[in-house]
Amino acid sequence: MPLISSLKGRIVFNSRGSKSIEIDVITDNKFLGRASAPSGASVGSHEVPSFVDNNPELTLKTFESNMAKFIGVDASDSKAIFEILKSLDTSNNFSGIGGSVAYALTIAAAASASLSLDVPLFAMLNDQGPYRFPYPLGNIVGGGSHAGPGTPDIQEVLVCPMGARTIMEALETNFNIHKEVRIVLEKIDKKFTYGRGDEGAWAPNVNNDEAVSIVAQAVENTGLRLGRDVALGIDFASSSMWDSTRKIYDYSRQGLVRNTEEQIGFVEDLIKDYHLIYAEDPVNEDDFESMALLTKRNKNCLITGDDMLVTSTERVHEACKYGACNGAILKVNQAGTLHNALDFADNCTKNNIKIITSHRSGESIDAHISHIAIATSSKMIKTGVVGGERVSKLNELLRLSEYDLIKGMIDLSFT
Ligand code: 2PG
Ligand code: MG
Repeated sequence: MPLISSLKGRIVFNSRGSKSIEIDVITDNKFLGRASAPSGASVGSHEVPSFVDNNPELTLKTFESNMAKFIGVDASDSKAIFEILKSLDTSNNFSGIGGSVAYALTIAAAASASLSLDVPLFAMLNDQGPYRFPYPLGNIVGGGSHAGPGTPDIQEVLVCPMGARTIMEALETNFNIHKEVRIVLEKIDKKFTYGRGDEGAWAPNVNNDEAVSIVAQAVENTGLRLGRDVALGIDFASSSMWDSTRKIYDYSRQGLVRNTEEQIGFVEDLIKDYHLIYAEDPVNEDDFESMALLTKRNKNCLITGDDMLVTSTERVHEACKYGACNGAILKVNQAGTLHNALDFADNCTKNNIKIITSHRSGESIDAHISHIAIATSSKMIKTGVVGGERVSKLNELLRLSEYDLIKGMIDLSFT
């Protein structure tokens, strides 16, 4: 049994240059697992907070004063670590210990245990299999909370290389489209600065409709068939646009507003016109009814909850009451611990909701989510395409392709 022999916490910086918590867990006096917590820019209001009182230093201090409680615990037992954390933090959202500690501690412990047990992390988290690669869902053009004025209001236009047969082919396809979009943008905007947002997606001075059509154009330029070889997806991140007082979605950069009915119409037109296979947070995080309507009417598209579900088992149960969502984003740090996230994944699978394991806009170079995606049989892994903290996850998938244990790409049929 891999027993925790020592721990250390520190403050480090994430890809946005903001403070984060990193934790080292050593088992059996020699196996180092290390993880640092990511953080979001478009944060769901039901997510666990990253820090105690919004203070990284206080969060670290709180962890250090409780560190001894984890010595001697089985590092592979994510439930046991979750239970100790719950005994230290009586809040229902890890606000007493900080979500960043809950994340970094539980992921570092699992990483350390996998070294001690000499099994890859994905196989330790799920010893049954079958193991398949998720499709990389790559962020190509972005705006919203990830980029500045002039960029689209919608947060991400994504591509999924559905026709790829291997993970290498899938990654190459996404890289080629990212490169091609630059060429398309250079042609339509002589002043294009090559600016990119927080996740490495191009951040051009175009409106929402143009952003989607530019990515579609780039796919076709590379000789690939839209909707066959490559499909598009969108993260609307619509809670960031939702004005709860006026009950409208405020597309302030494009200078227009949409009520709920118009928002649903806008989303469904895009799904139809571009054969979208993926629509994330198309309506605000608490509008389960509209989400249910979209889910019912668009069976070939993953109507996915991110801010809506916040990797919370209770929120999935709520969504199921309405029939909302056939896709779910899994971000461990939204839930707090690895145990919470794995429980969420189980509940999604039981309810036939497909999982998309995801990075955050503020990231580290850690690649644990690549293992988590395989362990949870995620249909897709949502990462950026370029940038060291994004490529680290993609390159880990390539390394994992050296295991015969993983049998090709996952089945992408939705119905
Ligand atoms: C999202 C994520 C990742 P953030 O909304 O899906 O793309 O962004 O980490 O800023 O919440
Ligand atoms: Mg999102």
